[in-house]
Amino acid sequence: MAKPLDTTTRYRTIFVSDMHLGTRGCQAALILDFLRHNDADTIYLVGDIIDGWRLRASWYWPQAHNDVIQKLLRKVRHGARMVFVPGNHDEFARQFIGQSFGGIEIVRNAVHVAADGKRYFVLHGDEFDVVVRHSKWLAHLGDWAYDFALFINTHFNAVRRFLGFGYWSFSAWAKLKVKNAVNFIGSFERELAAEAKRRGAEGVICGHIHHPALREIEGVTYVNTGDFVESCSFVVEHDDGRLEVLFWGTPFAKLAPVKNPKVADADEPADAEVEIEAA
Ligand SMILES: [Mn+2]
Repeated sequence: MAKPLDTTTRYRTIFVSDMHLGTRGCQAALILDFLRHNDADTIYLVGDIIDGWRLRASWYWPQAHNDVIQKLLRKVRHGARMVFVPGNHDEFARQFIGQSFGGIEIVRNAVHVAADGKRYFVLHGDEFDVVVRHSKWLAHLGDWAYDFALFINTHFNAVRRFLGFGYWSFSAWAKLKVKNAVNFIGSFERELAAEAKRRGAEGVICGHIHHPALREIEGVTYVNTGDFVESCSFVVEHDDGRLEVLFWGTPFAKLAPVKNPKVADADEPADAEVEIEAA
């Protein structure tokens, strides 16, 4: 995973999503390092690159986040084709669909033809997230629910202790949430595979759920770029058309080596009970 510092790997295509620039959780330094050491003829930014939702709530834009944008624009100047598919967090960019900024094409979705002729439908994927689609306020709530739950956990238990009740376990609650999350991921994946089939594509490449994957679902190749906040994952297309999910370190890489903890095993059904952290 970790390359010697002075090497750059070139791919036919790079797909990357969910950088969430403009949030405190954003791994800008890691993204810069990733952009420095990886290049491609075509780069797809598969949504939620800039987090407009959080920026609207409170402005947070350090220099490193600017550097990421500059680095992307520089790649275009040096000849890369760059396609930006806005997601729900950067939906402000959807008003510019069909236009291009600094050579970055902004599109609603795309069809990527791989070197082996295989056609992939490329989209962010929030259109197929039932929570986001049917009630935006609920999605925004979900975004804050985790922070809020941690806050409640601390204060709620102080009150319980004062009243003589036992400790209410946050992790037990989170485990329950994980079971639901696993069901959610499974249905999201099936929906996207079905949509690719409807569009006459052999595969689909998306982001949004922060869960990197590369697997066959009912004859469709389902590919998820994951995210650059927790997984720090991305997808590459090699010169022969072969796709691969790769990881670029993690913020905790110094504590423990990470070996693709979240990539769904091809043999493992999506609804299997797996240990993942609550998103
Ligand atoms: Mn999203």
